[in-house]
Amino acid sequence: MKYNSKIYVAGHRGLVGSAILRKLKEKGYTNVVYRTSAELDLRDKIQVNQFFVDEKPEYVFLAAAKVGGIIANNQYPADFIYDNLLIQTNVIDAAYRNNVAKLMFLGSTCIYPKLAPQPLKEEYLLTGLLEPTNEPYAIAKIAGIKMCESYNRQYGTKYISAMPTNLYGPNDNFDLYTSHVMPALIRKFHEAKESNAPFVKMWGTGTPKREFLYSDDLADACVFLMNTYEGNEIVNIGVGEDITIKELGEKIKSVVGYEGEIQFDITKPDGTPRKLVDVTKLNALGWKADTSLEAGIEKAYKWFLENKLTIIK
Ligand code: GFB
Repeated sequence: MKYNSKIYVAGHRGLVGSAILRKLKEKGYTNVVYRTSAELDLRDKIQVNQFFVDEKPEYVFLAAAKVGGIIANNQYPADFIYDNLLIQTNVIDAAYRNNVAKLMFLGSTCIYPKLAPQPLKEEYLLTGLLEPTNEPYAIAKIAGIKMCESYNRQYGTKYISAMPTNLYGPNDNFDLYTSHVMPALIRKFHEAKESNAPFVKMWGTGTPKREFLYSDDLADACVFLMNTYEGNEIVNIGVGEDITIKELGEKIKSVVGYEGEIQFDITKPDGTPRKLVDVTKLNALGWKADTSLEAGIEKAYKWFLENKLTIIK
């Protein structure tokens, strides 16, 4: 990408898109375009095509998606498959029709089989059954990967797909029902500290393991890949280390400074037992994450404290 190339960030208000936008600005890219969902409904093919005709972006980061934590995925499977299929199909096809030079599609590590060997190598895609709580979302993301591959094969486009591990950072969703574990626990421990509550309830058994990548690191990897990687094969983005959900709870508890107890609500699902990504390929390309989990939790908690009045309704 040149510093004056026209770059479209789809989903610029979300956790991932907002981090990519900050990163592009920080690195000196001056011609970035974006639209809110009220201005441009990415599920509407006609609106999306018109946007591409009018703006003619040269590069596209496709970070717009319907996302959520384990309960949201389980509760609203129709929305997760419908919205994601439409958003990605419309954007990828409009990119082709309007001669976009390069597009990056962002997936998720839930595309890998539930019981795949760990760490998850890129070649494990489509080698087994998916985790049932997020199968519709994962199927939509797999369709996006295959759509990029297919357009590359048939039309010679340059669309790349990156699979980030569990993410956290500014502009995350802090809703206690639909969010991912990291923002949910930051909020729960903070509110328990404020109200002197004797315990915090975490979901599931606390034994599943997850890997967490700070969104600014993810954005750095995305810009790096857009500038250096060309290939049909997906690329994992992660840190290469994971911890149990119980250990995560203890770390957040300590950053927040909460002194009560942790309890587990085992009526809530655990989800996949582990999904640690193999980052050999990304490291070999020349990129490594540099925010430690402790430093990332501190930054995310600081952002929550500064923004809680506007994000919690
Ligand atoms: O982050 P999370 O909702 O999603 O949950 P997944 C991760 C683990 O944290 C699960 C536990 O074992 C949860 O039971 N957990 C403990 C909690 N306390 C809480 C809590 O208060 N809130 C939440 N949300 N979880 C999602 C997928 O899977 O991850 C998506 O459903 C996507 O498709 C995304 O892949 C990255 O990591 O299980």
